[in-house]
Amino acid sequence: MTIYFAGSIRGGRNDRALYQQIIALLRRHGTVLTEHIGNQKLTASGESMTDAEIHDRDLEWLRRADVLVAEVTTPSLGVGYEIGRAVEWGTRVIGLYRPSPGRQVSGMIAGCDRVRVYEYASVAELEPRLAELLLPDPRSPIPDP
Ligand code: 6IA
Repeated sequence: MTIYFAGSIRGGRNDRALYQQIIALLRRHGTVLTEHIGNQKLTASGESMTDAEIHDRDLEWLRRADVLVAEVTTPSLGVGYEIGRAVEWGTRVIGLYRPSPGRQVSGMIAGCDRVRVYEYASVAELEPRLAELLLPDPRSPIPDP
């Protein structure tokens, strides 16, 4: 299985270490195309690629992915955009969200019937559920050709 992992970069890097842990779990289930999302060096500045190169490369990877796993707790325009493109292409999307007081996932994500948002509290809780979460949801509508 080819997995595209999405997590906030310019939206805020507070969850970076968590992304790294999730990526390590996902690697047990398939090839993760975006392992750099958990990298410490990937900060709001200091990458040699231009924005256009990043956009085009990431969309090419997303196109190849069987599933998009998006950690959506830290709101990110880039992650939201990737989810939108994946939905448009009929790619399976799983959102991972850690509820916290005063926060809610965007209605455009939580309200999209092609996105399954799974609420969790810790990576330890996520681990035993991941295989099941990565299975296609039989209730999902069949994507447009
Ligand atoms: O809006 P955000 O930056 O939070 O968007 C994050 C999402 O967009 C991630 O899921 C990535 O797949 C993608 N993305 C955004 N920026 C990058 C990037 N370098 N490298 C790889 N993927 C990216 C950004 C470097 C820049 C901060 C200098």
